[in-house]
Amino acid sequence: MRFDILTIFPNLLDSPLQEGIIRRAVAAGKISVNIHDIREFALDRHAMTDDRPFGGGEGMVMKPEPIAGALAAIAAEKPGGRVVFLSPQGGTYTQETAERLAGHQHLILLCGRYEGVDERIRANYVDEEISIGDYILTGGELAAMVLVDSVTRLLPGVLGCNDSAGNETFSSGLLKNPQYTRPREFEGHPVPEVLLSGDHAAIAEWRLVTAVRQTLAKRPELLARTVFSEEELRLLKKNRLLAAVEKYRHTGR
Ligand code: 9D3
Repeated sequence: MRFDILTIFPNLLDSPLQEGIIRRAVAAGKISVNIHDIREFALDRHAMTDDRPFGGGEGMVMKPEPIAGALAAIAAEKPGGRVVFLSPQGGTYTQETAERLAGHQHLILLCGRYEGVDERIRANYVDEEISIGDYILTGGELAAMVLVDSVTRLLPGVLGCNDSAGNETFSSGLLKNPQYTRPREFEGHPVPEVLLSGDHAAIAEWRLVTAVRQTLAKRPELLARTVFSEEELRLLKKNRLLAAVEKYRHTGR
């Protein structure tokens, strides 16, 4: 997978790509990330990338020519990349979006700043507009990093089998059960006895029950999409959780 990222703050993107799983994915050739400074494609001698909005009003708008120039330079190297504009006006990013984008070979991420980009860029060059959630950032750069991170970990061979896909919060539709490691007692609080018992069936039951309790307490709306097996439903009933879960099964989203 190739990522090209267009930004007026290229330095903002350096360090997140140089650590951990993303760094290893780059080193292993699973992904390449090319950062492009939009300012280098500015036409005027002051290298202006923004200007005042026609019609008046607050703030500044990103000029179209430098962005079109950067996109043309990328297309000359490799045509046909999917252009994603990170913007508060986009559809909300979810795990489903990440899975769909992971099916592309070449993503071009345009990071907005100021009040947005000139509409002629959005209308004629952008394939898809994405927001990462309902809160206000100062620009699209951190959103682009969220996208690179979440898409990269889905690519074949990027994760070890240990923490690989499947049985994750947003795949199974449940929050994860609580986790404990050594010491067996910490600040007077012991690890639940069942986890030390070696009884694998009892441990599996505890994990399901605590996961469902956490989901009911923190993210009950996730239960609307959770698929339980017959055995899981039996365990929920045994632990008197079925009624609480059923309440969310066919309501909300
Ligand atoms: C105060 C300015 N706002 C007036 C309604 C508009 C505005 C413009 C630009 C708000 C934020 C931004 C910068 N944000 C992004 O470029 C952005 C973003 C976000 O703010 N939230 C969630 N996802 C994204 S993706 C890009």
